[in-house]
Amino acid sequence: MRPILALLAYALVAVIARGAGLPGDQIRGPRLTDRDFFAALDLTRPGLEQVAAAIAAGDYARAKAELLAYYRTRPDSTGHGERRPGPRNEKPSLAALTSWNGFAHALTVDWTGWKRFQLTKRDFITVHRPMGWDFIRYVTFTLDDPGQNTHCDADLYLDDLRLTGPGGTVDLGGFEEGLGAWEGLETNADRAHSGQRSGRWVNSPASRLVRNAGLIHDWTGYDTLEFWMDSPAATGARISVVLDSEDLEFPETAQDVLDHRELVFVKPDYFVVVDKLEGEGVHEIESLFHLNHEEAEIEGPVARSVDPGVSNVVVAAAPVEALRVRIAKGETTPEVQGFIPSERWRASWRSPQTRSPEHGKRAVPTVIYTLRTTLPAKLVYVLMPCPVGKRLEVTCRLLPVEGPGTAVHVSLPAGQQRAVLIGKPGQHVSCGAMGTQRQVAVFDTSGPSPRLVSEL
Ligand SMILES: [Ca+2]
Repeated sequence: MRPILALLAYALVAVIARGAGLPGDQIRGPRLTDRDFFAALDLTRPGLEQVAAAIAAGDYARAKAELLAYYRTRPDSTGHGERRPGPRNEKPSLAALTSWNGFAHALTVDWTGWKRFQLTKRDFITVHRPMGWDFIRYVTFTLDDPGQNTHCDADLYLDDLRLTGPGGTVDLGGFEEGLGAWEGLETNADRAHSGQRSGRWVNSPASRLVRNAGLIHDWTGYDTLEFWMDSPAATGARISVVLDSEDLEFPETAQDVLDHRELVFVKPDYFVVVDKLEGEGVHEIESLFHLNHEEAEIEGPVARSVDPGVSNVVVAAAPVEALRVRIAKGETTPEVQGFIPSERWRASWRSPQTRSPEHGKRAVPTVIYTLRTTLPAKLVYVLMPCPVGKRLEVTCRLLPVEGPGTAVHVSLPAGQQRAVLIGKPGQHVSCGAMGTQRQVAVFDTSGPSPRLVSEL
């Protein structure tokens, strides 16, 4: 049997080789032709438009390339071991026009020479859920379906882009002084609608995208986007003018965090600050305490001002795993941090001759607590003033509670121990043997059993 099978296999190879090698020959044998292969696909599926277009044009080489591109970039991939470039969660490119939010207007290059466009907001369709006209991140010109537009490999030219409306006129590009914030264009002096230069969109099918992210973001005061576009031929190319209105700078998750701060003054000594952060997922929490002093230092989760000859303050955070603390003073990069307003300005004890700076603000030590954690989370601090010449040792920690509310253990100077229970009137808060239905209850826990000191 084996020799016969080998012979059959050999014959098959020969037929295929002959069929493929001689164009025009009748192709025989069990061979899947390009035509059969593409006929087996449902080319009406979304995303396969380029493939279908290539086949309609009889260009199977391009159809294969488009199909490969489709498999590499399709947003609805379900995996199954396939490898795709780039991170999975990256923002879909403009090629996948299914998941961005904004406004769009389509135009067809059916003219030659310069043509003026005056697109009002009503000329744009709303795509998904844009932030709104008060937040336009960028404007793009994109060529749709480059596969169907390969015949229009001519350059396009843009000039005199502007926004007009009750808010006045904003110049978005005349290209006399250069490109400004435009990407995907190059300045040229061959053609210009006004002045000497325009922005050339070189070989639009190849580059596909022209973008300006440096424009004014609030378009509420304007109602018309004006521009001139020059095309050397009426190519029939379809172009989308896209106004992206998606808030990427401020992720959706950050909008859903609520901070409830409770501030309890336990007379006559100290304050208890409770930050309850509500939300979902992992967030980076930052708590700042601006100290009206010159110098401060850190010891574990405790920060304190250390100015001589004046009263000072100590900030003690309840320790939490991964809680970081640092002191910023007069920082200007990466962001302005560690200043208090001008009316609080005064010369430092270190340099009493210093005059108030131009900006009037005074650099002060600012205690910054940072914690990356899963919400909900609770952070607790004790603030305590220290009389002149005294260095007071204070720490605190969270105690477990039953039901809603907060219990904080505070270790005061001279070995005094306190437990502060914080809740809502009429709602029971309990922590071990301690409990209260009032808003605040303070227990002395220095002895063998807790003793109620005061209730509010
Ligand atoms: Ca110009």
